[in-house]
Amino acid sequence: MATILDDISRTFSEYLLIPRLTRKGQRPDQIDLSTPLSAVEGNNAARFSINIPVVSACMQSVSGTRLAVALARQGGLSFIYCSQAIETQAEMVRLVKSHKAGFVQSDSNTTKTESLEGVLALMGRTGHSTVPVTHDGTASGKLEGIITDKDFWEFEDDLTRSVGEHMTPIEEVIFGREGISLREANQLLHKHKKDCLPILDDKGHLTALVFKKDYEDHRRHPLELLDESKRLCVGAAVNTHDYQQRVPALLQAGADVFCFDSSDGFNEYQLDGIRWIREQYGNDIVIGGGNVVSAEGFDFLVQEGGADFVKVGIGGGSICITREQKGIGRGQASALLEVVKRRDEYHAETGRYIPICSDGGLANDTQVVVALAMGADFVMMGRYFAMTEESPTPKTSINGQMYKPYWGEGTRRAQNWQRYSEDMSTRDLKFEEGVDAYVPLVGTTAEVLDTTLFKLRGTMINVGADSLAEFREQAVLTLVSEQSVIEAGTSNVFQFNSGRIVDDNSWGNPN
Ligand code: MZP
Repeated sequence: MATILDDISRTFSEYLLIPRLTRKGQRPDQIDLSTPLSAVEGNNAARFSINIPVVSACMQSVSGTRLAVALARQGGLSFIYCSQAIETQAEMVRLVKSHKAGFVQSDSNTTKTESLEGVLALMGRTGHSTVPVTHDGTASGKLEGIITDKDFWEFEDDLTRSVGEHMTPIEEVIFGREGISLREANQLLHKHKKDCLPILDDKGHLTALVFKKDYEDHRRHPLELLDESKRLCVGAAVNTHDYQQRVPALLQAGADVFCFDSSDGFNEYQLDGIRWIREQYGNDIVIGGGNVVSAEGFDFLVQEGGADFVKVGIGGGSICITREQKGIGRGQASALLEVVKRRDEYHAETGRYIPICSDGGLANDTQVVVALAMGADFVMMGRYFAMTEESPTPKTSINGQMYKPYWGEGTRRAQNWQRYSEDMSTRDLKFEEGVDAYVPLVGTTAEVLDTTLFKLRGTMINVGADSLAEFREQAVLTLVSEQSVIEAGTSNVFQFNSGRIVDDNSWGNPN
C-alpha cells in the first residue's frame, strides 16, 4: 500500500515569524547577506559565495545576459538557461564575463537619415533617451553624432525631419578613447557635465558607452559579484542530455557555477551527470542538483552524487502546472523544511554543509524572508526577474499598462529550441507543464532588489540576526489560521483607490 504522510503540504503564506530580541545598535547597513553556493567542508571557507541570497531562474524569459549583468552587479547570480544550443549559451556566458563594469554596449542606435519619428519610437521601445548615431546604425559603426530626447520637442518639431538635422555632430561630441579606465571616463563625464560618454576606437568606431547614472549606481551598490580577475560572475544551467559537450564549452566561456535544470532531479540520469562532472573536474567545479522535495531526494544528490548545493521545489512556480498535469510535487514550505532538516542532520554527521536553494513559487517579499528563515541559503526566482527592465523579453503595452512576456521552461514555446538544434532529436511534447503568460513591468533589477533586501534586513533585525546563518538559527515560526490572515490585512478602515473609497471588506465581517 502507498505511504500517506501525516503532514499536509504547506506553503510559505501559512507561516509567520515571531520577533526575537533586537539588540541596540543593530543597523540594516551592517547586516551581512552573503551566503555560500558551494558545499562547505568543516571550518573552511566556501569555494563560491554570493553577496545577496538571490539567484535568477534558468529560464529563457528570465536569465539573459542583461539580467545576468544587472543581478551580478547587485551581488546575486543568474543561471543562463540551457534550453538553447550549446554555442549560444556559451556566447551568453562569454558576454557576461567580458562585460566591463561601467562600459556598456549601446543597444539603441540610429543613422543620420532616420526621421525624428523613428528615433522617438526607438526611445519608446528601449526606454533609452540617448541614442548614438553611427554610419550604419549599429553599435560598432563609425560615430557621427549623438541624439537625445533634449535635442527635439515631440510636439513642436516636425518629426519627419532627419536625425542628422537635430543631433549633436561628432565634432562637438565629448568622447573617450578605447583603453580609457572607468575612473578616467567618469572624470570626463564630471568635467564636461555630461550624462553619457561614447568610447571610440582609433578609427572612430563606437565600442561602448559610459553613463553617469551607472557610476552613481555603482557607488550605491558596492556588493558586485566579481571573480578573481574582477569580471562579473555568472552561472550556467545544464541538462542531462548533453552535459558532456555543454559543460566543457561553458567552462571555456568562463561560467563560474553550474546547476542541473530539471523539474525532478531525483533520477539516475542526473546522478550520472553529477558523477561525470566530478570525475572530469574534481572539486574545482561548483555543481548544484535538483529539484527535489524530500530528504531522500537530498541524500541521493548529495551522498551518492556529491552535489554542491540542492535546489528544492516542484510545482510551485508561478507558471508551473506540473502538479495539475502529473500529480507530483509538494507545498514549497513543507518541501523546504524537510530538506533543510535532513541537510542539518547531514551537516552534524559529516561536517559538510550543503547550501539549499528554495526554487520557485515566491509570490512576494515576505515569502522570500520566510524561505530564508526556514533554512534556505538562497532563493531562485523567475517571475520576480521577468518583471524587470533587464529581463530578455520585449516590453508590451496592454490597456495602457506595460507588461513583459513570461513563459515556463515546460511550455511548447521553450522546448521548441530543440527542433533547431543538431545536438538533440526532436522530442514529442505530449503535454505542457508550464504556461505562457505576461507579468507587469515593475522597474529595474536594482530597484526591486533594493526594496526586497531592505525588508529582509528589517526582519532580520526583528529576529536579532546579523547574518543569514544567525537568521535561520534564531528564527521561530508559527502556522497561521485563516482568521489571523484576515487580521493581518487592514481592518475596519476605508481606503482610497483611484479617488474612490474602497471598503476593505472586514468591517464587522471577517469574511
Ligand atoms: P517563479 O519564481 O516564477 O514562481 O518560479 C520559477 C521556477 O519555476 C523556476 O526556477 C523553475 O524551477 C520552475 N519552472 C520553470 N518552468 C516551469 C514550467 O514550465 C517551471 N513548468 O515549473
